[in-house]
Amino acid sequence: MNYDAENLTDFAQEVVDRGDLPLLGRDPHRTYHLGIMGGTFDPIHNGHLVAAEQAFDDLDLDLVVFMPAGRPAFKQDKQVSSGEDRYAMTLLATSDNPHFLASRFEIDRGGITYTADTLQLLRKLYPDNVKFYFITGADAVAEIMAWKNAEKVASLATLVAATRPGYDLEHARKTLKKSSVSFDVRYLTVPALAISSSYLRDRVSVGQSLRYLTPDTVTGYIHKHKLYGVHSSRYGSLREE
Ligand code: DND
Repeated sequence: MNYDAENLTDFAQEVVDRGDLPLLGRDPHRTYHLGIMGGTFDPIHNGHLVAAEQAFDDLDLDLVVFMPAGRPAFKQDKQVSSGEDRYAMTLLATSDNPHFLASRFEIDRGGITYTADTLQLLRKLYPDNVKFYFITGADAVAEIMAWKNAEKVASLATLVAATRPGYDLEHARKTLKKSSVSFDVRYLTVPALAISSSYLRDRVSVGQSLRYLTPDTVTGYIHKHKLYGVHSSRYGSLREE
């Protein structure tokens, strides 16, 4: 597989033209390792960033692409911030790290964004010497058999399962062992960051600080765009009260 336009769907071609994804794989004599950090990122926080950085180091990845989900599969019954807001926060949080990128790949795709579809489209985009590493929390890995086309996910990417505080890795290991699908999984022990997006949203809604939980640029965006019921105008206001 190469970058021949005939191999790409119209959507994927547009993505390449826009420069939304890194052009990896040009040297046929080497293997490239592309990390994909998928998430709802509502909002993105330091737990996500630390897990991705640890994956980058431990697995010798070339880059990590953060991919906010357009319409997340498991959150259809929940209220989720707009894709544009979640993408903007992801862009702000990753912009100072030279090996992190934020991508609109899932945001701009219509319909529910299933990981198997994303990986399949990426496989069409990249030559075979680019290997995919889908970075996810160990808790998500334990649920992976409930994902759409889990066997396709298994065939297209190595799973990188990052521990979350209080999470027993044995549970994820046992669940995957019992399944009929064979996953290539790398387990990562990341520094214990007991942070979650819902914890951040709850803090914002009662006027508590997000300092050291997410980059200050993300906090600024939350305040300026009045997300999560923010009721302080410490960061200025774009609109009249
Ligand atoms: P979340 O909604 O859990 O994202 O989605 C994670 C990924 O799984 C997304 O790419 C989804 O599209 C995909 N997914 C989920 C369900 C079904 C399907 C696909 C399907 O195709 O059928 P969050 O924003 O909540 O979190 C992002 C990642 O970061 C997660 O893997 C989460 O476990 C992890 N994480 C932490 N890791 C380490 N320390 C912390 C963390 N907090 C969240 N403190």
